[in-house]
Amino acid sequence: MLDASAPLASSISDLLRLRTPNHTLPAPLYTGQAAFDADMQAIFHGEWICVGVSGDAPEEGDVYVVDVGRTSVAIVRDDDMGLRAFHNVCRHRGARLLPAGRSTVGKLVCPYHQWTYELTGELIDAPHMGSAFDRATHNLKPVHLRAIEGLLFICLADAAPADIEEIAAILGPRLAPYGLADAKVAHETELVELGNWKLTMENNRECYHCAGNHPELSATFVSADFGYDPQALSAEDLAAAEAHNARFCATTEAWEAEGWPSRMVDRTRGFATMLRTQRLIMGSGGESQTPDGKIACTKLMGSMDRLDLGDTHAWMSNMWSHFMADHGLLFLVFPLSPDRTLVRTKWLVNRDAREGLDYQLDRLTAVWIATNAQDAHLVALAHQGALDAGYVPGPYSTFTETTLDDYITWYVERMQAHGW
Ligand code: 3BY
Ligand code: FES
Ligand code: FE
Repeated sequence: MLDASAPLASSISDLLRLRTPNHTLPAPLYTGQAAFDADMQAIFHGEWICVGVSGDAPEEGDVYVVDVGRTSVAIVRDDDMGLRAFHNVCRHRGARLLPAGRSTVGKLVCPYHQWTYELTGELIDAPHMGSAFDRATHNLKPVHLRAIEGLLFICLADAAPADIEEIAAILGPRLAPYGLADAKVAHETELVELGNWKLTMENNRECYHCAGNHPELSATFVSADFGYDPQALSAEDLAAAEAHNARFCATTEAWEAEGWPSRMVDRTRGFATMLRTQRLIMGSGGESQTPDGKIACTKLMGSMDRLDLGDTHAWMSNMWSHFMADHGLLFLVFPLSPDRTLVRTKWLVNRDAREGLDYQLDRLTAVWIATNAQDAHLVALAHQGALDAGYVPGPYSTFTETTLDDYITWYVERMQAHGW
C-alpha cells in the first residue's frame, strides 16, 4: 500500500508493485515520461494491439499506415488479396517508405533512392548496389498481423502471444454475422485527448459517468453491468433497475437459445491478450446507437437480417467496439505522449451502402461524435487531477467500476510480465 509515511516509491516497478488494489494508479504512472516509455515498450510493442479493419486496405495495392509511438507499420493488401504488415522503414538507409494513412501503390517505392519492394515486402530493385549485393536479405521487416473477422491486430514483439488464437475462437463466431471483413469505413475521426492513455481506457470501461455526461448516448446505451448500489437507489429506481436486469438476462438467454452468442466472456485478469465481450440490449428504439434508436443505415451489415439482436461489444487492451445490425463502431487508442492520446473512431457499414441513399452521415455519426467529445473532456479533467499535488489514488466503485480494476490489474500484470 502507498501511504504518506512510506518512503517515496520512485521506480516504475515499485509503483506497480505498491499499487493499492481497487484504486487508481499512483500519479507518476499516468503522468511520467518514464512510465510512458515503459508502457510503449511493454504494452504497445509487447502485446497484440488492434490497429484497424480490413476495409482500411480493401483492394490490391492498398496500403494503410498506422503509427504506434515512433514505430510506423504499413498494412498492405497484396496481389492475392492477402493482408501483410511491415515496418514502414526502408532497408537501405531507413527512410520512411509510405505516408501515414491510406494510399494505393503498384510497388512500394522508397522516395529517397527508389529502392523498390513488391507488395510481399520482397526487395526487387536496388540500383547501384553492385553485383555482390544480396537483395534477399534486405526485404521489408514483417510485423505479426492477425485478422479476426476483419479486425486487424498487430504485435510488434519478436514472439507474439499465442493466445490471439483463443481470442479468434471467441470473437470469430460473435462477429461473423456482421461481415466486418467486407465492411466499409464510412467515416473516421481522430481526436487527441489531453490525458494519459490509461485514463482514456479507464473512462471507457465504466458507465458510471454516462448519466451525468452523455445525454445522446444514454438514449440507447444501457449499461451491461448489473452494478449499482441498491442503497443508493430509491425504491422506484431500484425496481426499475431490477426490471432492466431481468429483461437483460431473459433477452440474453433467448438470444443464446437461438444460437446468437450473447453471454459475457471475460478474459482480462491473468491473460496476455485481454478480451471482454458481450451482446447488450439497447434502449429507445433498441436497434442502433442513433439519436432515436432506429437504424441509420438501411443496408444491414453482413448477413444481419433482423434489428432485435442488440449491440455486440468487444473490449480489448487498446480498443472498444460496438456492432449493431446497421453499423459498427471501432475505437482505437494510440498513446502520443504521457498527456496526449489519439482516439481514432471508425464508423463501419455494409460495403454496398451508399452515403446519402442508404445512410446519412450526420445521423450515423451523431451520437458518438458528441460522446467522444464529452469523454475527451472527462479524460482531460482526470489527467489534470493526476498532475495535481493534491492527487491520491482514489477508490473504484465495487458496484459500477469493477471492470476498471480488472483492466488496471491486467495492465499491472502485463507490465510485470515484461520485467517491470
Ligand atoms: O464502450 C462501452 O461499452 C461504453 C460506452 C460508454 C461507456 N462505455 C462503458
Ligand atoms: Fe530508401 Fe535509400 S533510404 S532507398
Ligand atoms: Fe463516456
